[in-house]
Amino acid sequence: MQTLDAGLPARNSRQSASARPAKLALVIPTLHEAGNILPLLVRVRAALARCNVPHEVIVVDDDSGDGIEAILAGVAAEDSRIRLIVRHGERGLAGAVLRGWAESDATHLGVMDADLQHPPELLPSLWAAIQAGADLAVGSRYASGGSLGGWKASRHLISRIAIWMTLPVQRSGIRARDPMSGFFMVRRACIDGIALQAAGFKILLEILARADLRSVVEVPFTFGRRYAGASKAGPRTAFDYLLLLLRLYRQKGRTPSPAEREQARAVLEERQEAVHH
Ligand SMILES: Nc1nc2c(ncn2[C@@H]2O[C@H](COP(=O)(O)OP(=O)(O)OP(=O)(O)O)[C@@H](O)[C@H]2O)c(=O)[nH]1
Ligand SMILES: [Mg+2]
Repeated sequence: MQTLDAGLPARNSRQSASARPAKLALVIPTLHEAGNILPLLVRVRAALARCNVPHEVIVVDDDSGDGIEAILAGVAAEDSRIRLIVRHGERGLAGAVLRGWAESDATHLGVMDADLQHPPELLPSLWAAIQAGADLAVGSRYASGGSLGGWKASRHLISRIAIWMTLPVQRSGIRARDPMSGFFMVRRACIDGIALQAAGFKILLEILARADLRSVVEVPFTFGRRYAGASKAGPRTAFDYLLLLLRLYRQKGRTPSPAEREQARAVLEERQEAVHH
């Protein structure tokens, strides 16, 4: 388990987070994505400039050793709002995302893939949905107007079945049609004090099942083709997904007790101290 929020001051409630000026932290997890990161960041910068919100972009790389450090050093020299964190001896998409979020004090947290399958040009629409009052804005391939791009029928079918399996753990009124999307923004206050699982690929599903959400908006987009490099999704991803589902089925209807929330906060605080020493 890893915590979402690093326990920074004034972040412990919906009220305190909304009282602070809005800031967006966009995390981009990377594993062997050196061939994608520069074209991606060019488009991300242009898109975030249209959001009219203070922001930072945090690339979290799991020690790919593919030259991404040199690329990011060049980008960061030009724009100090973009930075790289390299994790050593750790792997996992969800854990990388949580680490990036934990290193920021932003009021709003976002994530997108590095391979350009998520069009950065959607970022202003996601931010607009948040500004309009959504707690969670999801870039959605299944919302009306969205599409999977050129997926084969067999992959499409597997995806549909995987989504159907989420229905028991999603909550009525805040259901998403694309609960496996890796492209979304969420208000930090909604996930504050909830320990999310660092293992696995599908962090959005756990947020949909467990976070303190009042409204979810899906913004349609067409899933692009991977620009360069190879997919990291495989049998292990499917296995982790099934484990997550099992855990969410077991926890269904159970909200964390005050003691569990307190424990989650203590872990967060420890983590924050570790980050700053
Ligand atoms: N830091 C980190 N990033 C990861 C890890 N696994 C995947 N990623 C990143 O997570 C994002 C999604 O991974 P992809 O391999 O594109 O998975 P996918 O989009 O579900 O699958 P494809 O459609 O086949 O590309 C990419 O930016 C990856 O580089 C990991 O273990 N650590
Ligand atoms: Mg991909």
